[in-house]
Amino acid sequence: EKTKGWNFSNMKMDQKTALKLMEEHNQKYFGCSLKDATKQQVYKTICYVIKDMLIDKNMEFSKKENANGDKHVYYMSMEFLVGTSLHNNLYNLKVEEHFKKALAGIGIDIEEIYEIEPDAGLGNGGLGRLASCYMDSFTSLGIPATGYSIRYEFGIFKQKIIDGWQMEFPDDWLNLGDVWLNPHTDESVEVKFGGYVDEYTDELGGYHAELKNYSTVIAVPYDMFISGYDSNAVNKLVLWSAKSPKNLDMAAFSRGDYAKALEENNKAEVISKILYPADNHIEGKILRIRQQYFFVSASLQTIVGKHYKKYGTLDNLADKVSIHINDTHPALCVPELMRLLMDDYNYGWDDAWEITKKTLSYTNHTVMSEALERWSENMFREQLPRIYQIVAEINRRLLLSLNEVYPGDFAKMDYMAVIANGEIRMANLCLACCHTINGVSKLHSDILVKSIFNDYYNIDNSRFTNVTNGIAYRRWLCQSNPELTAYLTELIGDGFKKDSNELEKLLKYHGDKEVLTNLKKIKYNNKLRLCDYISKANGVNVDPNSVFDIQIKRLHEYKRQLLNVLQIMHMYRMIKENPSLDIPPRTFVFASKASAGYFMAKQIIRLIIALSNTINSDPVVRDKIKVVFIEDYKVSLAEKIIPAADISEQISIAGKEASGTGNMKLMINGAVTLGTLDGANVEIFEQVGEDNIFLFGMKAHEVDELWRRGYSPVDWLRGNSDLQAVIDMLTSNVLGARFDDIAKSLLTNAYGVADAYMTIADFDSYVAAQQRVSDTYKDETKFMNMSLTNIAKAGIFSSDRAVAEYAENIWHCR
Ligand code: 26Q
Repeated sequence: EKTKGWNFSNMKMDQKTALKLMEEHNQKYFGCSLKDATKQQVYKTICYVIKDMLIDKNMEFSKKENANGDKHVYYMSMEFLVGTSLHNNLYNLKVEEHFKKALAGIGIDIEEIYEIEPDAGLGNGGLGRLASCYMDSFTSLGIPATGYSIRYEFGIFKQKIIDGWQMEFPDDWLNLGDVWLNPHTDESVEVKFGGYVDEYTDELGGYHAELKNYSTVIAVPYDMFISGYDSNAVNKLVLWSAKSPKNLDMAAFSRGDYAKALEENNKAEVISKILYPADNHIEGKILRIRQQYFFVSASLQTIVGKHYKKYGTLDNLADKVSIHINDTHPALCVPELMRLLMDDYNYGWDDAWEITKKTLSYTNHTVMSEALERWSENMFREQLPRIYQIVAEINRRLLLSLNEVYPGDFAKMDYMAVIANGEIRMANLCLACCHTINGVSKLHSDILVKSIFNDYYNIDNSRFTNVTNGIAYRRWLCQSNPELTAYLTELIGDGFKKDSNELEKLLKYHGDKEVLTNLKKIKYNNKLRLCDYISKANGVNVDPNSVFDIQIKRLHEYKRQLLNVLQIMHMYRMIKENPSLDIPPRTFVFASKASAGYFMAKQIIRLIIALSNTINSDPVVRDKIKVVFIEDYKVSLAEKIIPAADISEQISIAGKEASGTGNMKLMINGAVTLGTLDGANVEIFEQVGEDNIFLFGMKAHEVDELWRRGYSPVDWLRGNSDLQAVIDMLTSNVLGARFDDIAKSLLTNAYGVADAYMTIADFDSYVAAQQRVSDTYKDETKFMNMSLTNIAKAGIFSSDRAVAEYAENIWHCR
């Protein structure tokens, strides 16, 4: 319930009103005045005030949407990496100043209140953060949209480094993070698992399928309101929580059968307990498929039910509704929508298929085969018997039609099938059905149609397209780098806050000494703030005058943090050999989580930390280079690191990083990319030109060719004494520990193909590029011009642009 007498959707906010609202809320929820409230109470109070404003705006916005009969986009994603919301909401609603001053008036620093908010870490990395950036842009552009996902009780784990080794701890974010969530028990939905299908024909000859003896899980929706910048719209992210339909079996309980009584309860409620902390690697776990069906079924039942209630038919579903599948994780949308149309609304197969096809679209985020979702057919059938039947029928019809196009080509049919070799392939399920399929950067979309999806592309190329990723730059630039934003506003006005292309106006200051000096000063101040954080978090003092060289992203072998480390080890050797080596001082910053079960990734973290200990305590080198690993990488930490970056490390093996979005965040903050021509780096290069980026390494086609010829890292290493010396350091004790497994993974087939990500092949080229970085940085004007150009040319990577492209070319809602 909200404060009476206020209508937030069209009220004028000022400092006085802000204070009055906060006082009222604090009184109501905590029974005291603001000045006597604890910091946590103040934090909650502001959130409640803002939430009330969002609720009102959302009601107005939905009213308009309903009256106009606008098309609604449903963005289905297992992950939304929301991060914090308070600062973002105040910024978007353009009321930050009022609240800041109102709090300052009673002696409270709003920055301290921001620090209290835990990240909503309901995602692993890029894919989840992209979904959240898109929610911001939907709302900023005024597009009616709803995100659907799971209310994980525990988000991505907290990372602590203990004795140089990553340890995982539960992320109990709901403790304070639940202030943004509004439960709607009244809108709960039943989701059915297991059982068997009872098939029968009615007296008119109509076929019917009914699930019997199933077990039910109750899905309870929690709304999180999403603001947009200077927009009338407020959208919702709906998170489903799993509840057991039964109260504890008291009979079993009083018999002393505690375990049994809890079992049933547990099996239901464990579904929304925890986010799977793996990215780009799948394990076919029962719980994971139950999570997927749980949120897909609850969401689709709601979407379809709402549409039917409004229009009395589902014939026009695709005109009013677009449902987007974010990677294959929600691919069960395909058979679930078919099921609802056929079993609950009496459509025949062909009509149901037409509607389903026209309603669903799919984005692919990876070409790595180990990340393509495949489920055991037996497990799938057991968990979801009716859904299995529908998938089997989709597959039967698919194979019949493929046999027309590729008669007798069984290898092709096998590759394209939805079910084969006892497995269900989720990507093929999406390819068989969705009206549009897209990749997330030009290069990635190209690779999709030329290689892994080529057989589908050849049948119908009109379904395939590209939408290059984008970022919510008002969060990643305007909020996290206020000093730069203020200066940009002074130089080019504030039009760039609504139209990121206006950043290009900055180009007229190219070569302007005063502007370049000021940009450098702002970067320096941002570095000071990061230095402060690092000194508190790591107990290491780093030099704010050094080059800040930054690699922050999930730890994965294909992203090649190891290449970065090997280069640093090389630099270390060079400095040891020649202590007066003339290079600008460099600070290498890493922040990264490894999947708990990813052995090699954890070894690489151990290596980074050992190297950092060695270097930072060696008086000969530590004034020239430093290495820091900042623990617990997350959205709010990224916001602290990125504004301080000079160099953005984007060094994945070409062809493997679908897009990258950290590359865009760093670019718009004036960092210069040091990278391969992979993912969206290609488009960054197109924007800035070769003088404003440090490129190195094999191109995607060269990687392919080398694979085909046969890649032997041991041969590449022969005669390369510098690299040999670095690899020898791994297996000696120079770093205070040994890293035999890493060396083995590079040189032998003990952990899969030797050097599968071609670190050794790209090493020399990378070292040369790092030398160019050092040389260029010595010319301050040159480097700052590069930095300025990167800021100016980053506008195209706004998620406003990306979402507008989806809306126009895929969802057809504008
Ligand atoms: C699948 C099955 C079982 C368990 C986990 C998963 C799973 C979870 C998360 C698989 C993949 C992910 C995440 C993938 C991801 O983040 N991909 C990144 O998406 C970004 C946005 O498009 C791109 O910029 C990155 O290039 C891509 O790596």
